[in-house]
Amino acid sequence: MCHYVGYGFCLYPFLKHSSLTFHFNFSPKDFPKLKNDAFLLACRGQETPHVPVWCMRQAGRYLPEFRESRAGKDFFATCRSPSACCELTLQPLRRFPFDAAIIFSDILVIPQAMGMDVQMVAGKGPTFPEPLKEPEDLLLLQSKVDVNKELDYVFKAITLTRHKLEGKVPLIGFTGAPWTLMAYMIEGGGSTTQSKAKRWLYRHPEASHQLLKMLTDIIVEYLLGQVAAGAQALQVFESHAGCLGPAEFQEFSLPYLRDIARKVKDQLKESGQDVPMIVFAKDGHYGLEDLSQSHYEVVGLDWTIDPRSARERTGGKVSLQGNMDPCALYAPKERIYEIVKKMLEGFGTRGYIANLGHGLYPDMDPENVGAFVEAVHAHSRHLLNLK
Ligand code: 1CP
Repeated sequence: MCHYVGYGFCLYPFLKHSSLTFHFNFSPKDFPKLKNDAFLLACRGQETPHVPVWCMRQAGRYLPEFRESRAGKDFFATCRSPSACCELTLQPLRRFPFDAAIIFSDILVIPQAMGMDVQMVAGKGPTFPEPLKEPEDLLLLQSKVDVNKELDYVFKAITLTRHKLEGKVPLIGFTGAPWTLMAYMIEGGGSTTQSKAKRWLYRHPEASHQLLKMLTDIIVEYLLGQVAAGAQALQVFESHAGCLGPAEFQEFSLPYLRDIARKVKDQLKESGQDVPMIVFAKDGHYGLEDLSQSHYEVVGLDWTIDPRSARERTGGKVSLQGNMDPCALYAPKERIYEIVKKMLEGFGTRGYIANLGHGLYPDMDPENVGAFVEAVHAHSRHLLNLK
């Protein structure tokens, strides 16, 4: 018998939310049939008619329609509105033939669900007015979070968006990884050194593990809830891998990344489901071999790794995703085509999802994003036709 997922699929928690069925008149069960499965096939290393492509932060400020929709609205209030999240998720797909959508949300909804105040401050980014300072502060956190209650708005956004996508492309759900979330919760916002958070690793290793474990348990429930709501793939963002050294990564990041994938997959298996998972550990080259053996189907790469060496180091065990330098989008279109061509030739066309090595920046020209997508499709079709 199924346990959590049984709850998700046998008993249908979403039908309990009568507001969902009432407002949207949708049930998570009867989703439109998927028309373009290139992304899902590539996650599993299967043949595709072209190399699938999407961009991290494809729903973002570089789009004038995004800026217009978000104008004057609080960021996290937007995250809490399923219809706003749905609209922002769909915007880039109306412009570009991306092969996947990623739900508009943020990794910091988890610390909020644990009781922390997080605000998005204009010109500064996410800010925690009261970050964690000492291990005693862990007592102030909600350790057993009722994910279905606290993050219900994300699940509703996913269900609504999956319907509104009309099967055009698959929908990706996501989460921040434990170390990255821990770093925000201690730093209180963005940081280049993560020195306050790293201080915990060296000075309070036990409390650090306690917090990482707490986050891991919530993340597992959160990802399972996203799948129950309609997510067709899951990405785990370890955005702050780069400030850890290999030893700290082995101790404070990798075991939790592995635990998340194993637990999510075990639970899904019980209900006969299998959803591909992507791990993106930014600047974590030192961990590439380990990441390729961590139960994820796909390893995401930043632009500092050469495609051929990434293939060699991961030994064909996983599909790869990435990794054009986002700043290459400032180049003229012809140059973007040349860069994409090299990237595709380095990665090969099988078991590969084209993406940037990190998110799009707000000052990027949407036309060049279109040129990137088109170059991936055109050149990969050319390479596949040569076979
Ligand atoms: O209104 C705005 O434009 C604010 C900018 C913005 C956006 C568009 C933030 C603030 N978050 C988001 C959405 C978001 N965040 C998505 C949406 C889907 C998509 O990609 O289209 C996703 C996947 C995220 C994930 C996220 N949030 C990450 C992991 C990816 C990464 O960038 O490494 C991280 C680190 C965050 C925290 C965050 N949220 C926002 C900002 C500016 C930041 C980074 C802050 C910092 O560390 O300096």
